[in-house]
Amino acid sequence: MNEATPRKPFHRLLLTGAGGGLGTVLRERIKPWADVVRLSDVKVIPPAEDGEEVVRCDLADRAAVLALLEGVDAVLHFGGVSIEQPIDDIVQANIVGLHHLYEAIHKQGVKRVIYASSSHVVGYYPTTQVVDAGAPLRPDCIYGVSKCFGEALSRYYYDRFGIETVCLRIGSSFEEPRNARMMTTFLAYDDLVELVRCALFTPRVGHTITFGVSDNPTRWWDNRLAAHLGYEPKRSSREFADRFPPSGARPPADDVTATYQGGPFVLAGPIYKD
Ligand code: 15L
Repeated sequence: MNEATPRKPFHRLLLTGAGGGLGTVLRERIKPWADVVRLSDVKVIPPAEDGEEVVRCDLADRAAVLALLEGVDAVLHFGGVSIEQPIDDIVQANIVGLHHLYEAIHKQGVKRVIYASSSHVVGYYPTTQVVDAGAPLRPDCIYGVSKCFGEALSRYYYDRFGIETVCLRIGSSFEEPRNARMMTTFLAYDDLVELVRCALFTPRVGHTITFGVSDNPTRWWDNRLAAHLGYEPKRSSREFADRFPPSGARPPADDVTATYQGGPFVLAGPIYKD
């Protein structure tokens, strides 16, 4: 095929964190969007199939990241640390590594990034409050703080260089909710893919922040500020209502994992190696 005439909407998409939970889901579903999907991860992942390239890459390796971005049209950044971990690991992957990524994005002329942020940037809001993308950040752990950095860094690259980013404040994206909290935070895989599709294909997004959540019966997040993405979730934690029915019982007043939206993450950090 002639390199200059792509058959699909994008010639080459880069998916980082391709071996992770959500990376694996996206790897299966995004092929129709690009002639070539470049898959990267710090660890070994299953070999490239038709229409794929696999590049093993540590985001902390600046030169490797610059090469990783060569020939890429848009980035789905799902790499880095995705839970509370020792601070040094978070800093290398989510701070230094993310800066390498945006530097390479700029140098290689990439125009759009879909950034896997997290609801943990606002996890210290109480579960009685509904927040939107304009609410001041209230991270619930160091991992959440690093995601705040990602939102700020991507904003800077938009204001400075016009690189568009959609920050997805992902709730809990699994096959199904795993606990009562996830009845509110659940993002079904089908809705994750639809949200990424909206973020990638909406003509102009500037710097947009949106919450990645399905159409669940209880809500902590208001997505009206990202209405231009046209994301309409089709799935709901209602499908799993029998797993975690509302008991009516109030948690003890001193149970902070029930008081705050971040749940157990509020007690998870900081973690030190020594
Ligand atoms: C996250 O940000 C994590 O990446 C994910 O593993 C889940 O634990 C999720 O938050 C959650 O809040 O359930």
